[in-house]
Amino acid sequence: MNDNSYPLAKEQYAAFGVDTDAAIERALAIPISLHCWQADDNIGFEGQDGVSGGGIMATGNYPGRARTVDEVRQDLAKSISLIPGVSRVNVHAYYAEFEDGFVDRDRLEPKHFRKWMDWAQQLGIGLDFNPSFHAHPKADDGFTLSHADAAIRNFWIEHGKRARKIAEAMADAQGTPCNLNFWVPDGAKDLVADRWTPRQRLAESYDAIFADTTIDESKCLDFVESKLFGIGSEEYVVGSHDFYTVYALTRNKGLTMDMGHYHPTETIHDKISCQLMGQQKLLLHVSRPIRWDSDHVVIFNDDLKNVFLEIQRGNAWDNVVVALDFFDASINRVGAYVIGTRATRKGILYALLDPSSTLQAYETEGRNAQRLALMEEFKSMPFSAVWNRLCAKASVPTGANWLAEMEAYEAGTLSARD
Ligand code: RNT
Ligand code: ZN
Repeated sequence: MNDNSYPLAKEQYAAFGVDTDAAIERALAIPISLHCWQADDNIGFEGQDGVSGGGIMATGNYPGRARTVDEVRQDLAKSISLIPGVSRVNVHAYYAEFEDGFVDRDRLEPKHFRKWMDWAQQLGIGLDFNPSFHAHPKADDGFTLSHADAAIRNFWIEHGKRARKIAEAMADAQGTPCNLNFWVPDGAKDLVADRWTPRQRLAESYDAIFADTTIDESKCLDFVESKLFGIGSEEYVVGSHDFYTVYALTRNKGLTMDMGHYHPTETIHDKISCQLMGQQKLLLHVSRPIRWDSDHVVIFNDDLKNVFLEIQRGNAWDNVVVALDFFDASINRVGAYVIGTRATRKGILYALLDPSSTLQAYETEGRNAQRLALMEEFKSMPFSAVWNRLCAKASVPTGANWLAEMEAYEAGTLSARD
């Protein structure tokens, strides 16, 4: 592609003190962790057909869903080839692979993820990991780590402990830390008479999981994810935002904020500067709620831009991990990955092109019309020229040129799946 427009764009940004070359370099280096669960509509491959639960659901029946873990990896590799910058892959425990039959979650070991590790190494990417507390018969009545039955709680505690060992093994294999995200679906559909005891039990179960001091916490980076509600847990969620804010802060764990886990019109960007006053690290689950936690494919919208602008304006890139969490079964799933991840990378680039220091200087000087004017002006700067240069630098298709590759992959590979 002819990118004559880049030098002009570069000049325009430079006039405001923004170095586009530096922004491109930096934007390419920030890892984005692709969730493995978009490829198969969040079903997993434990061979326990029809087990759902957990209050999350992909809707749609577009052909081409990955039918095996190999197909998940194939789709991820294809997607990654069309996405600029450093990608990682975020694996859930229910994407384990067994040589001699089903192994339940309280017995999982690093060897059940060996193929993922080998594959990641071949691709030159890092892996992140998640214990899976949903889509399992022992999660069917809506409680796991906060369950009233100690036997069920202990089963899940053991799963959590094993997940940390697996994350540590991944870190060893890849030479970079593995981000480990804990999310439990625990909650109730309707009014509960006791909101206290399940929270007490949830905290105790986590404490039991994290009490394993053999885990090297420079390799396994623990995060805990909050939620407002789920399908079937509309009234009460044990692990609410407040629960985890306090838990993460008092236990020195990272806090995961999913963009879809708040009230319908509540956005997360304004929370970042507050949480990072105390939290060690934030893990973002970049997602797009529509009316509820619908996990739509991420697009380059204001919510996304505002999140990254906040990080940029607070110079907090080192305290934030970027991971994706969406699942749409109604469109080509490789397309979903590429749209959502490219949008996220665009959000990062957009923020890195922000004239933050000028805006902040205006603010200090009380020149607030200038501040607002510049914020407005930057919305119509020649961003696409810089984005296309970033794609060209990363040797991936610019603009919408990746669509031809998606279509070829659909015709050659996805269409052969039923
Ligand atoms: C659910 C959480 C959680 C899951 C994944 C599959 O509401 O967002 O992150 O989407 O762990
Ligand atoms: Zn999430």
